Amino acid sequence: MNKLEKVHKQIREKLQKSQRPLIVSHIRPDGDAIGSLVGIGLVLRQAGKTPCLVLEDGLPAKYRFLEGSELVTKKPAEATDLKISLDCSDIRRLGDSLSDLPIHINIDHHITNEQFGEINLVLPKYPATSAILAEFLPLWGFPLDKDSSSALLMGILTDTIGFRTSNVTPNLLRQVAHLMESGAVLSDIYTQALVAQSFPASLLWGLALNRLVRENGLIWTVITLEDRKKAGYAGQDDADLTNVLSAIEGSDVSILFNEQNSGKVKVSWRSNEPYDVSRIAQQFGGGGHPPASGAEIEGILEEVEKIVLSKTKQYMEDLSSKGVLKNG
Ligand SMILES: [Mn+2]
Repeated sequence: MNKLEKVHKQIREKLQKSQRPLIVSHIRPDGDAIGSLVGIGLVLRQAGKTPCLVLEDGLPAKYRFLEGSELVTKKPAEATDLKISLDCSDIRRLGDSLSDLPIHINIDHHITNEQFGEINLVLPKYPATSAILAEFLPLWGFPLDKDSSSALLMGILTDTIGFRTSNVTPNLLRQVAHLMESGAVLSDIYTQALVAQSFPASLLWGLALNRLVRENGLIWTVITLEDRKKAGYAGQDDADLTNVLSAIEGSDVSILFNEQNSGKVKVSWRSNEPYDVSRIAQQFGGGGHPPASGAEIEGILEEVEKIVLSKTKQYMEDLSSKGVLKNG
């Protein structure tokens, strides 16, 4: 039995044995964190278990359409017998109340995953943690139904921005076909998770896009606390503006600075090949994937903006002077 087969066998045994698993994912949860969490939660319930699904930040309103999302709480139940982390590369990103060891099973697709679990299933080739679960839950003995398939499909759709990222493979699309055969309705989930925007989110986009800057192949803008108030936007997240920036022509690298209440700034990078923005994010204690990474940086907005822009420009110049770029 090779190492990966052993990992699968261990996960299968632990999942089968557990009665009250605690399943957690990262702060400021995205669609993949929520989709993978709800997806595995529903199949374990189907198998007669009582899973406890916890996000320290709770469930953002825009994901409430998902059947099973009502199971997500902000605090763990008293007694649980197995702790599973999903879609989280760094244990501290689970949040203060959830990042205590041991994590028995760590399932993730981030290349920067720190392997903090007793068992680690980290598969960076998969475009979403939900895609890992879609493939392996049935093989571990937990079949998917309509609602669990819908949750996992949502995770895949959001992490691939609607199948737009370069890591979308024929194999992934076959997996998606299976999810549809199990009852997931692609058109509905696509609209709810990726297209629909609330009115306050649209106002927030307007405020931030109004100060969009472009310098060579770098595009950036800022969401301030003041913007959030003006727009009436309740979340601390970016209302998906990061993905809007990455769609603008001529943006080899885009950055969104998102001012937080805590005296920190959440920075999100997106890039096209050959830029690997996870390298920049790691310099600031963050992480992610080559085309999409983030970091949370302590400091006032203007200072964070200055240093991040300088490091990012430096990285882009270094790459171009190495002759890596076709036209560089
Ligand atoms: Mn993910």
